[in-house]
Amino acid sequence: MAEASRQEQTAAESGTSAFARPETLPSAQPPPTPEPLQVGTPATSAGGVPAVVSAMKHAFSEMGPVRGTKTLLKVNQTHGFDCPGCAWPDPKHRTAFEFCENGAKAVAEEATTARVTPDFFRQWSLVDLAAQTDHWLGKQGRLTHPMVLREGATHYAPLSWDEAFTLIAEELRALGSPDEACFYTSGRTSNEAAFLYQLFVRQFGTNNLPDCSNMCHESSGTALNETVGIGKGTVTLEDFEKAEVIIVIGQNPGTNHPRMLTSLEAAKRQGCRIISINPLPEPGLQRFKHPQAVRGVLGSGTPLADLFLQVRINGDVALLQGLGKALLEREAKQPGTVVARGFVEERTLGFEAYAAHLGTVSWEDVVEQSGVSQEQIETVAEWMAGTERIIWCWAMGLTQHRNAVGNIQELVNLALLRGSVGKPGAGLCPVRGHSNVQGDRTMGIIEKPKPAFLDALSREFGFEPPRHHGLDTVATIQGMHAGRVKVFFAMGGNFLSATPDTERTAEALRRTRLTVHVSTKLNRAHLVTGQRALILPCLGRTESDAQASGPQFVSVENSMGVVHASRGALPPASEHLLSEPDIVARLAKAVLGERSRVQWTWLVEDYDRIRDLIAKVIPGFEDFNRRVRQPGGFSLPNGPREGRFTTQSGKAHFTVHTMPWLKLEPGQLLMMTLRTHDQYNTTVYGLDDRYRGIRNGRRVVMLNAEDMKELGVESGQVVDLTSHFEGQQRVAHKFVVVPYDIPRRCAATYFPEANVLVPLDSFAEKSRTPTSKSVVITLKPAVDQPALAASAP
Ligand SMILES: Nc1nc2c(c(=O)[nH]1)N[C@H]1C(S)=C(S)[C@@H](COP(=O)(O)OP(=O)(O)OC[C@H]3O[C@@H](n4cnc5c(=O)[nH]c(N)nc54)[C@H](O)[C@@H]3O)O[C@H]1N2
Ligand SMILES: Nc1nc2c(c(=O)[nH]1)N[C@H]1C(S)=C(S)[C@@H](COP(=O)(O)OP(=O)(O)OC[C@H]3O[C@@H](n4cnc5c(=O)[nH]c(N)nc54)[C@H](O)[C@@H]3O)O[C@H]1N2
Ligand SMILES: [Mo]
Repeated sequence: MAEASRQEQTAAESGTSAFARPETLPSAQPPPTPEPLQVGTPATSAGGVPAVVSAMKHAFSEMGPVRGTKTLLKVNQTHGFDCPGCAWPDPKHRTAFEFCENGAKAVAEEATTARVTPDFFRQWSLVDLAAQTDHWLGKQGRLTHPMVLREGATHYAPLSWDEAFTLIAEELRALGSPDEACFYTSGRTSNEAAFLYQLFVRQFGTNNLPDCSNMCHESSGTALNETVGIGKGTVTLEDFEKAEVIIVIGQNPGTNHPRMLTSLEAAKRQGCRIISINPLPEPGLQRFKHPQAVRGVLGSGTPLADLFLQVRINGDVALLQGLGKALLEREAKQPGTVVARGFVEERTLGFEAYAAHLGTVSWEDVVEQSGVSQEQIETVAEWMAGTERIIWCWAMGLTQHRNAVGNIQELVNLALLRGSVGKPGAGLCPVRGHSNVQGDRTMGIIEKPKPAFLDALSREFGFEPPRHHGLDTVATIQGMHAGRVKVFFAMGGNFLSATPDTERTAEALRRTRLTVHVSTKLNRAHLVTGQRALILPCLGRTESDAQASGPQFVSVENSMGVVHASRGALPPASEHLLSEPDIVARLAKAVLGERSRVQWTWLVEDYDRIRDLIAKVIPGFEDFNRRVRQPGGFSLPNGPREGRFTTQSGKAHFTVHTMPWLKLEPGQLLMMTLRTHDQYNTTVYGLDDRYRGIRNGRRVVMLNAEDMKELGVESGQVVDLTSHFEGQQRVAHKFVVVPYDIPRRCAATYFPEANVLVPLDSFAEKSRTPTSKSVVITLKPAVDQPALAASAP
């Protein structure tokens, strides 16, 4: 649309005197923050008093002391709400404080008393909002009203819920095919909302259900499905009490799953050995001071990791093959002592090929490609050979590489070799991120549904669901970019900033006819829009949800397959909010009308009715309404945990992978994108990364001091980063160099500031997860060097 008419229309529509401004698009990237960055020494332990102080600071500044304390006391209690922080399970014996520092921040972020009202949107144009930092956007508070951005407008304006649903129905009905719409889900959506949402989308006629999993643990799901027959972990929390070796690889629990440290500490006190495999010596894994125990407050804390293997970024296949090799060499010396023969022969396939392949792998290659010494690898092998009670924990450090599925399958190989699956104190533990990401998948939020699931939907609801696979996250962006996808709907999340290739994704979103976000908080995805856009504000976890039959609760599934209730208690942030199930029901009625025989309104009047349907469609949910009311909930069936591999062959599979070979040109580095201690994905709580000793800034690139010398850059210098992929280049401006204990030729930056460098077409084989931890970059000094004084460490 021509620029002049855009502005005229806006001023008329919004009733404001929107002054004529040069037409610029709202920025897809946050502005450089006004550092000065402060760099100090990284912490030597996690938790302790600073964690309590930080939790209280965030809770009180967002909620005030009374509301803050009351709300935190309800986190993860049997009659309270599930912490929106992470998917780590709750222990059987809960304390009054069953939350952690970062859980408290997540709760405070949602339960804040600040509000984003129609008046706020009248004052702020999209361009002006987009010029603010993500931290600032989040701090403005909870969304209170449904808002619309009409075609050509510069500001959002309020509209009624009915108008909003009519508008979406109009756009969806105008499509040439249902496959021209995509329906994204982030992982906080409850089971009840997710089940209704996928049902609506499939009745509408598409499997285009991309989700945050596509960028997260998709590689784990793919790897585990192929090898053990279930896309989930096999351990329970009780297994942590019995384990003798726990390996934490590619995960930073001190920041991202702090309550896991309590389990590690307990295991450690029983004599368990803990091994950390990570390019960074993450303080959370070195030493832990339990913030809610006297010993944690007064003492020097419990040392956690017995051994730290400082692997090179994406050196894990090499390392794990080295470990397999070391185990087989021990077996050759003392036959029958290392390979779990009975288990391998009766319960697995493919061992011979795996062992033969390791025979061709040389120690030189293992050491060179992993960056870890043979001696250290042999120590781990020795410890592993001494027990079968071994647990493998991992997260994004393994899942976001081109060979991510291979990474995980290599650790499965080792677990099988030792017979460490489906036994007490042993197993596979992908540590999930979003608090209900696993439940959403169980409810059918997936672009590649299994035929049995579709058959069950068809039987129960009397319609023929689409059978062809839908688009995942990467394909959704590609589809929007190519003009094939015209409507984008998001149930939560921040699609613009969480996805790779920020500028390309922004272009893709701008080419659509309509973007819709069901959200609790303002974020950048609301600002980079299709021709029209909607923000639909919803209730959060912490809030009470009243429907026609009275107060409701929802359910979630944690990282270990336990389904339990979550009940909010705070009054809703605004009287105009709807619950997610209600939004889906109203949307379905508006879009499908007579086409759907589902009694949408009736279902939402009482969520027990939704759960009765889930019980009929999804195996493992029999008698759902009774069992979800048991304290602590119930566990879903898990074949491998119970000693049955649920692959087609009924056996677990060893797999063979070629060692990826890192090729870097002179001057190039391999970069990973990480979370700081002060963010939840794209939500920035604050500007500090306390454990890593980096404060008051996020545009940071951590480098090895030797590499800095070679590249001729200095501590505190401001550089531009260029990523290189298949001849394409992408640039991110103004990152401050911080020397850090990181392997040679490796670099680390923060997500989402560095997402602009992650190429859309660079994703993992099979799982199609963007390679956010394997980005090839070069650096050059920034053209104008702003006065950003970074204090030397
Ligand atoms: N407070 C807080 N909690 C969260 C989140 C949050 O943002 N904030 N996010 C949630 C979500 S959705 C998720 S998925 C999880 C994420 O939890 P994590 O996976 O712990 O998060 P990341 O910051 O991505 O950290 C990845 C870790 O892997 C290491 N790593 C990177 N590359 C490699 C590699 O090639 N090999 C190995 N061995 N290690 C590597 C990094 O050094 C880092 O320690 O946390 C969840 N919990
Ligand atoms: N470079 C890089 N990119 C990454 C990653 C990485 O490690 N590196 N990690 C990836 C991973 S693991 C993940 S999981 C994705 C995360 O991707 P997303 O899940 O899309 O992103 P979030 O930042 O978690 O979404 C935050 C927004 O969710 C909304 N929200 C919060 N609570 C609720 C709720 O209860 N209901 C609704 N409807 N909305 C709510 C708020 O508006 C908030 O602004 O990012 C991925 N992107
Ligand atoms: Mo995630």
